[in-house]
Order: sequence, then structure tokens, then C-alpha cells
Amino acid sequence: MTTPLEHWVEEQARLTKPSRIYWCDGTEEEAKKLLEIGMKEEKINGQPVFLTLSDKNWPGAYFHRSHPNDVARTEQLTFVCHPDKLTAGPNNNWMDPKEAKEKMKKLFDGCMKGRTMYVMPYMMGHPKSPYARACVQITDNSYVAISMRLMTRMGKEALDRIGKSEDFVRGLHSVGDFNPERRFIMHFPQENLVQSFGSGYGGNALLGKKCFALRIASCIGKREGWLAEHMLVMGIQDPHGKTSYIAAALPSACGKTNLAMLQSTLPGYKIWTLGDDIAWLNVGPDGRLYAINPEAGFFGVAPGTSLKTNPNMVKTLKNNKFFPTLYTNTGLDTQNEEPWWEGLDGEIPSQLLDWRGDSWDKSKTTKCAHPNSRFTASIYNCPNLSKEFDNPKGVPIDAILFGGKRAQLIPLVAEAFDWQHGVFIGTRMGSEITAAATSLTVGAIRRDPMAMLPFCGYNMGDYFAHWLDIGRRLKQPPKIYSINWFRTDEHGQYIWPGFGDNIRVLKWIMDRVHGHVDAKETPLGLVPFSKDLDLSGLAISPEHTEKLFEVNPGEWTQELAEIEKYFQSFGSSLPEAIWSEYRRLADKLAAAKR
Ligand code: OXD
Ligand code: MN
Repeated sequence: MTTPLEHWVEEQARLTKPSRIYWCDGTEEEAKKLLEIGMKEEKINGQPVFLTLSDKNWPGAYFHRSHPNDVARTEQLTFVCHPDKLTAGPNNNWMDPKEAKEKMKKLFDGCMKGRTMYVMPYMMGHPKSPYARACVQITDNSYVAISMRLMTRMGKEALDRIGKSEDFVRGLHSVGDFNPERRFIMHFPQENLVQSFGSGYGGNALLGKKCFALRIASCIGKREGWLAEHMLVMGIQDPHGKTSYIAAALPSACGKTNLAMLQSTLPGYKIWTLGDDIAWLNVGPDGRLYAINPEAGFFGVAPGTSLKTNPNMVKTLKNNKFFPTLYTNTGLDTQNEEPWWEGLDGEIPSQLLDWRGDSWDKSKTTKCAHPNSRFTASIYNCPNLSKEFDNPKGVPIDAILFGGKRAQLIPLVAEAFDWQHGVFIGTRMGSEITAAATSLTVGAIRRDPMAMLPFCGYNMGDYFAHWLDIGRRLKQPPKIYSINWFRTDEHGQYIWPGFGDNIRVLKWIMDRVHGHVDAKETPLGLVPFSKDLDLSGLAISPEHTEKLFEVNPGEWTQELAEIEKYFQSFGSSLPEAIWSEYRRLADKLAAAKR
């Protein structure tokens, strides 16, 4: 008797017509075999999929250059396919499922001729967790297969969990011919199915990540009463040894990975990392909010990563306990056979190729590493991995942080008055656009509620209502904060030092959570009294400290208008409670102006 899984795989093979079908077991031996294949047999743009790097400084490292037209998520080619357009909402590109299936069938037809089809059973979440999900992805690319080994828990446990059941999330992927005209990332939330064609870029091709763990999972979460969020998860241990947990949402390439792995500059504090990109949040049996990180690896932005900005990540990259580590579209030091990127420690190497493979030196006006170049590494290589990472129950969340990159307007930190106000803070978030997605203007501000704009698989108006509902079910809701490390001074320089010094803000948040300090009310929320924010040893002038917390009602006129216009785009889907918070803010700012 064929199982539903075998049946599905046979069906996909009939459509895509591969020369071979290979079932992945997720082992290290297999990864080595696939790397060999990627170095010797498979090609991208005429080049091998992988190059070996020297083991001396970067053990287990392999280099990958993607097709030059395929370096970031393609939001304009990403669709939610639900029969009802309003369910997908104005925040998603929409296509009727039937039309999408027809389109994709033509693309997938025979696309794996002469290639190997890799079948990857994997878990999102710990196999023993009640919150975890079993999935299967098919791909025709060794880079994708090895990346999935690093980013998920792949192999036997997932197969066992699926067994004879129909209940697994399906993902069909082919890199096709990397033609952007024939590139689509289609989500079918009613079927827990993703079809992705024409791209090998992580966010488009590792279907457990953005496609399932956020877009499809957000729809499942809506149906079942939980949240799939674009959030890091971390533990903060205080000098008494007590650890509290936070989840924080920041848009792509705004420092989530650095924050998740922060090395404290305040004595006695220690950070324990649980995740840097995705959190699934469930109401636990005790009425608290519990987080798991469904992933098992990091797919982080390389430029700017160094011993100064993120020492724990550099240690992770240099640890080869869990093999291998991949470098995608960074520069390449050909003399030492090492990856290189802007901001890495040490001298600029003398013999460099840029991310396209052209020779590069610092006289060039272009970047050596692509701004969205990435490393992929197992979370088990992280030196400060929380011992709770594999806890099937997850960790209880004490505080939720919503951040963005804003040169003005948003204070360093502000606490929401209550859950509803906190949800409103999430909904009104805006951020400067980064290089993590193509077709957007880097630097411009876009509204990005809860950092989920590109990842919420359904109408965001309904999503905001779902957040409000979750709050009503919590007996001990986490406090909610707005954070902004990126406020600039009169010369356009960042005022706040960021990185390890962000612990100072986290310490204040912990002090608030545990009721140790009071706070000052502003129209935007509660901010620290100056005595309660530890700035010892920092060279920030009193004027600049004031600027970090300044609420200038005059400057908010345009922001309020933009928020209002954005909210209106959701029509009647936007909950009345969010409008009432909006009016409350507008009234408070108007009163502060007088
Ligand atoms: C990511 C992203 O890769 O948000 O995490 O784009
Ligand atoms: Mn992300």
C-alpha cells in the first residue's frame, strides 16, 4: 500500500520527470555527498553550485554564488492563492488557486528532466513538541537540500511522524532556469501547500522558512488560535541567575540576528539565544504565551557581521560541530580561500573576487559582498544556545518588542499601556527598506506591521483582530514595547551605540517586567526615568539622550496621516479597537502640542 506521502511524491515526479529520485535522511554523510554533487555535477549560470573553502579559519565552510538575478526575496512574484481575494487581503498579491495551479503545472512540467529530485522530510519545531509540524519539500537543487538540512530538523523523525498520515505540509520547488520571467512563489493556505519555481534564494526556495513557517503557518495559526511571527526569541539572564524570555519583531536585515545573539556590555547579564527569525507563539495551559523557534539554523546577513557587532555569530560560523556552513554571495578571498564581506574583522584581503566573481579592490565604488549576502549555519553551533532550545513546550514570554529602523520620531524604547495599545504599536510600525527584497527602494520608509508585511498569509486587518483575540485569552500577557536603535543626530549619525549596549534597554525592560522601576508617561507609551536607564560608560551627551526619547508632536502630523491612510487600505477589516487606539494617540499628540 502506498502511503499518502509516497503517493504525493510519485505525483510530483510524474509532473516534473526527474532522472532520479533521492530521499534525504538529513545525515552528515549525505550532506558531504550532496556537496560533492554540487561541486562536480550541478551548475548555476555555468558555475559549480559549491566551491570548497579552506578549513583553516572557517571549518566546514562552502561557498555558493547564486544566479546574479536571484539574490533576494521577490515579493512582487509571491502570491497567496485563496478563492476569496479579501481573505488574502490588500497586503498580499493574490491569484485564484485554479489559475495559479494551471500556471505552475506548465512551469513544473518536465522541469527536472536530467536532474535529481531530492525529497526532504523535515520538522518545523522539535519532533516531540505539540506545536511542531511535519513537512516535506521536493527540490532539484543541492544548495537548497543542504540549506534545508541546516535550517530544519530533517530526516527520520519527520518521516516517522508523517507515517501513513495525510497531515504534512507540502512544498514543491524547482530552480527551473532561474529566469525571473518564469519565477513564482505560490502559497495555497487551504491545502498547506507551497509551489516555488525559478529561484534558489533562501527566502524563496527554503520552503520551511518564510513560505511555510510564516505565510502558511500564520493561516493555520489563525484557524487554530496561535501566532506565527517574524520574531527572534532570547533569554536574558540577570546577575541573580534568573532568566526571562523575550520575543522581538524587526523587519528583514534590521539586526534581529545581532540582537538575538547579543553579548552583554553590562556585567552579570547573559543572553541565551533561541532563534533569530521566526517564533510560533501559543497560549500555554497556564495561560501564558509560549514561544518555540520552528527553525534549527541561521540564514543571516553577512555584511556587518564581526567580532565587534556579533561575536557569538562569528563563533558560531567558526564552530563545525554541525556540518557544514554555507556562504552565499559574499566576496571571496582567493589567496586564502575564505569568505569575505564588508565589516568583517581584520585587513581587507589583497586578492578578492566580488559576489559576481569579478576581481575587486577597495578602489571600486561597488560592494564586494552583495548587501544581502548570507551565511547559513546550524543553531547547534551557537555558543550561547539556550538549553531550552529543544524544550518541546517552548519558553514563556515576558515581553514582546516591536522595532524598526527610524531615523526620527520613534523613541529608543517605550512601553505599551496595555495589550491593546501594544498591538496598535505593532500595527503602526514603519521601517526603512533594506536589501532583503528586490524591487523595493532601499532606504524609503514603508509601513511594516509587526515586521510581517511580506509574511502574513492572510488579510492583515484580520491578523490584527487575531492578535487582539490572543490577548483576551492570556492570563498573564507579556508587556509590549516599541524599540528603535536607529535614531540619528543633527549630522545623520546614529545616537545609540547599539549591539552589545542594547542590553541596557533590555535591562530596563526586565526591570519593568518584574516591577522594579516606575516609568514616565508620553503620548507614545511609558519611557524610562533617566535614573533607571544604565548609561554608565557611554559617551552620549545629555542633549542626545533627550533626543533618543523626544516626542515631537509637530513631526508626527505626517506620520499620523500615513498611518491613517495605511489603516484605511484595510477597509472594514481593520478592527475598531485599532482605530480607537489611533484616535487616542492623535488626541494625546494634539494635547501635547498645546
Ligand atoms: C530573512 C528575511 O531572510 O527576513 O530572514 O528576509
Ligand atoms: Mn526574516
